Amino acid sequence: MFLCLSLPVLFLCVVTVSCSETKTCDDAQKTCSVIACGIPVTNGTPGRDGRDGPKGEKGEPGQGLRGLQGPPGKSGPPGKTGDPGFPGARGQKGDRGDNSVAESKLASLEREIRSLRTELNHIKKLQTFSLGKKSGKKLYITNGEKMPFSQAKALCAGLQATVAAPKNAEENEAIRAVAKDTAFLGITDEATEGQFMYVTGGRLTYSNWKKDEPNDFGSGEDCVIILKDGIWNDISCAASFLVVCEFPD
Ligand code: FUC
Ligand code: CA
Ligand code: CA
Repeated sequence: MFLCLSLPVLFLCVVTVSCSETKTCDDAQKTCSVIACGIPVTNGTPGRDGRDGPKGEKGEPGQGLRGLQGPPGKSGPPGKTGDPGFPGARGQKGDRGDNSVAESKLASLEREIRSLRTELNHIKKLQTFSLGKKSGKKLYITNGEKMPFSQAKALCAGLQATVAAPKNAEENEAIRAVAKDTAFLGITDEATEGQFMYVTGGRLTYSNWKKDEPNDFGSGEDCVIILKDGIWNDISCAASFLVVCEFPD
């Protein structure tokens, strides 16, 4: 906006001329945007802005470009579980498994067995020594209890042993020395009267009967005892005596 101030008058006159050299000032007033005519007047300061006008009517929808698509909405709730699918085809046979764990466990067990065997050997040597057992000889043991023959057999069987039965003078002496008192021997004639057998089977191959024995005295005597001096007598199996058990070599 050009104001008609004294300084720009010259400029405005140039504008007047530039509008049209042939036009009068009145003509120029009709056609030029800003014209200064006559004596220049000093304008006042501009007034304050007027109050806002009333709100205009809503405009027609714009013709601008469509906005970008917004982000996807939140996921909905999960649906119901569907029916199970059909079984798949059988897979190929797998590789051989890794045996390293089993192998190391086996090696560990083998070491433990070797260690236990060594310990057992040591214990056997101590037991042999403490019981006075000689190498290549049978081991005889008594618990000092008196009992009927049926119980005597059961006691030895429970120890993987049998009731002692001497097969020679040396064994007879060993049993006598262990018993120190009257004890049953593993010999009977229960099957056939008068025919003494080892409880382990077979007929006697050695005996050490007292004079006039066996006599199957009274209502019958089918068991055998070794007396304190090592000689034998046949006696009732229901009577109670010590028992000596015999362990193999
Ligand atoms: C002898 C023995 C019997 C019994 C009896 C008391 O006749 O032969 O076994 O000991 O004595
Ligand atoms: Ca008899
Ligand atoms: Ca007798």
